[in-house]
Amino acid sequence: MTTTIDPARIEEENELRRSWHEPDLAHALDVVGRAGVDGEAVIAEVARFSVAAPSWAVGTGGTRFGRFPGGGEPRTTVEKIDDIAALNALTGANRTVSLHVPWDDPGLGAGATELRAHAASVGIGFDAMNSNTFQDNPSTTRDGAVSYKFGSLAHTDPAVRAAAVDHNRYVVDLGIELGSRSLTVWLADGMNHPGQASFRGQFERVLGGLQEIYAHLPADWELYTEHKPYEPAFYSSVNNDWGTSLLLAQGTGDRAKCLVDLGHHLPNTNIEQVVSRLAMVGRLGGFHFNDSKYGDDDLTVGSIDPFGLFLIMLELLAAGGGTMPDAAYMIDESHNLKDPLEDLLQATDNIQHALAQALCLDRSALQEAQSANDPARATEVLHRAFRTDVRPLVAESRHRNHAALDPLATYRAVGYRAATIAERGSESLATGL
Ligand code: LRH
Ligand code: MN
Repeated sequence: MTTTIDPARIEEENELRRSWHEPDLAHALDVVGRAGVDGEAVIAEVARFSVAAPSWAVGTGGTRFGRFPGGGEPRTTVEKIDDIAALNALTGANRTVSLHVPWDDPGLGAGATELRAHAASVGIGFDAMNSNTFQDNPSTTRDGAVSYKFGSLAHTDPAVRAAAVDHNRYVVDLGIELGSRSLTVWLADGMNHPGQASFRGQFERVLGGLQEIYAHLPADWELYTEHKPYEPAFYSSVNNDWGTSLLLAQGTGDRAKCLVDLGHHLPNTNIEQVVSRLAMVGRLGGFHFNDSKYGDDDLTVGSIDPFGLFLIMLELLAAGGGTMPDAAYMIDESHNLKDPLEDLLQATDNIQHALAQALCLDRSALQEAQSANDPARATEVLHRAFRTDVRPLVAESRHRNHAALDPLATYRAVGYRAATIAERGSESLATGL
């Protein structure tokens, strides 16, 4: 039995809020209109936008110090997709799932066909596939014949590298059967100790491996390289920053691009500038949205630095000529304290708000201030957009997608978690990180 959210229940909850939503919306449209912004265009662009939900984040994550799961969490990939369908019913903006193999592996043939059919039946498509050569799993290590302890594509042993390339080819084959069109390769490969390996040697081996994987891609697929400065390698990571990621993508092929995980930057890195650079050279492939205060904390996107997220959205709209450029937008978070679905609801809401605020920017006024070297005026223009109350516009964009005006309150009102606890039990299995 699939636990779902009845659209009629969502409409009932929206009805309860219509009496104040409509005047709020009229006021918001008036306010942005007086600032020269087409509020209807903002609503339409937010309604068009969708961000993939990660299959590994619909369960409780945890840290090495502990994991405190809530009940009713998904036990299978099918149940993860059911939860993402529930999420999408409430937001209208999580229309795809990003799978992580082998945490999710229906198998080629009938398994993949069944999973694709189930996902389609609940309105969910498949976004970028994620491979995993950062853990030793029997299905990725030729039943333990090799180990990724000292790396995978960067490993000095050709047998280990071959196994890693094979795993990635398998993930592509699975993705083809599921209707995905891209592969994200994040590598834990690196060093913990100075002198442990050759920087150049590791880089060249990884590049060679990516080229082999790329050769296996269908012509309409893209490959994303995901950089990260440290963890689990604590002296150096092979793909440590956007520069290295760009070199790897350019060396791999035209359809190889860079994926920017917001948490994969050293403190005070200007991430919006990284986005601008990668977009400028046509190598901005995708995003893993999250937020962090210190390291790769995988917290709710926009929860620590909403202005930073707004600035990133401005660079994306600049790259897209006023609308969001085609890219693989995904959330990549790990939930330790909140109900995973409530966290994903808030994450999607924060992204929608940052996008709506960025769409309220008076682009020509900013260009004028920039040409006039008038930083104070430029700041005023930015803050006017960032301080615009876009909540009614975002709520309306969801409403136009037949989703919830207030997703979190509606999620609680319809009792989805109680229903999954009744169906799945209060215990929950670790289903990923
Ligand atoms: C690595 C990462 C990567 C995923 C993993 C779940 O930190 O961001 O994108 O494979 O998290
Ligand atoms: Mn990531």
